[in-house]
Amino acid sequence: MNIGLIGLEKSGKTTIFNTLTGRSAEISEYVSQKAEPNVAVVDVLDERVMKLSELYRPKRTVHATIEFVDFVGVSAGAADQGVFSGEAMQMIKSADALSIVVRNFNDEVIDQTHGAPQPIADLETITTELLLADQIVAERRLERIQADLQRGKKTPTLQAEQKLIERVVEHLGNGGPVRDLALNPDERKLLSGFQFLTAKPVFVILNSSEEAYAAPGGPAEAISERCPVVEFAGNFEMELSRLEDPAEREAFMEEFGITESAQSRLTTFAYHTLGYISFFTVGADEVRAWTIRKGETAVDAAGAIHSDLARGFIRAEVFTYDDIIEHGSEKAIKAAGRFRVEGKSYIVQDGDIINVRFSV
Ligand SMILES: Nc1nc2c(ncn2[C@@H]2O[C@H](COP(=O)(O)OP(=O)(O)OP(=O)(O)O)[C@@H](O)[C@H]2O)c(=O)[nH]1
Ligand SMILES: [Mg+2]
Repeated sequence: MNIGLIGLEKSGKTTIFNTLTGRSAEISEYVSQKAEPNVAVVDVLDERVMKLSELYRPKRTVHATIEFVDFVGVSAGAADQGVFSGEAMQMIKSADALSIVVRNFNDEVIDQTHGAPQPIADLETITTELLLADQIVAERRLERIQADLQRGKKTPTLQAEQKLIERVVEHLGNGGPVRDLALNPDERKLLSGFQFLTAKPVFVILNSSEEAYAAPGGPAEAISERCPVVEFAGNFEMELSRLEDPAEREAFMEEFGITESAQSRLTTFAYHTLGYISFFTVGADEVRAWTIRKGETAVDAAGAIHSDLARGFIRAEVFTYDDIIEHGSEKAIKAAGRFRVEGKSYIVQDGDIINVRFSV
């Protein structure tokens, strides 16, 4: 899974990125010259993995991961001027999901250049930029199709595509994101090739000052009516993530009423909102968590491990995390009749422990 952090300039994207990764990518109140994004792979902290590791004592323990990509800020009106273009755009397009970072803190320099924080209006602005960027792509495609049709390439496929793209353009024009369009599987497939930004799942990170953090009646409430939102006190949490001494860190967290690290909160939140689940593989060599989407099958799970396992899939042997915690061993699980054999179409559940039988 790969999440792109986007947002207006100086909303605190890199600060959030550093908090999550423990890295020290450069943050600044002044215009960034750096065009390449920061990329980091972050462990999804899941205590079930630790518990399984205690039970199996494997040589290696591997958490599920999320890749975060931190882009340089978008300035308002950017889509027209092609700021959403080139290499960065290609990377944004390839993200599985987008997280919009919104500023909810004052800063002398930033307030002067970009105005006081206005989280709801800023979210509106970036949402519009995304719609515009998609609109440009869709309209260009429509022009090409029309040209082809005029040149006599009147195939039913092309005409169907024309109809679909016209629908997309109209929908975008009404301020609707592509993800809200009702599509049949064929249409979905056709549109996936365009990698529309507004087709991606999205959530908001509200980056608040310490004072504004979790304030009653704050912008988080209003935003949550439109879009899933998680709030951080970015600067504070970045400092926190840098404290070496766990006791000191805990004392600060308690004082501020934070019970969970930003890394843990954000990875959990992203998992839930984006519809991801974890299944596990266990053994003496390795205990490992894997990521798939809710509703995916045993074959999809096999494919997440290796394409050979999906290709040569025979069956999946399944028990659950709760089973192993309750019964203590695989032997006891079998004795209790909790050990299952599932076929290709089995819908994998969060917390399943799976052994794929396959032959290639
Ligand atoms: N007070 C306060 N300042 C913050 C917070 N988050 C970021 N800042 C400051 O805002 C400035 C910009 O932060 P960055 O993290 O570089 O913002 P950015 O969105 O990555 O900026 P660009 O990549 O240039 O668009 C820095 O001076 C940060 O110290 C916050 O939660 N509170
Ligand atoms: Mg930045």
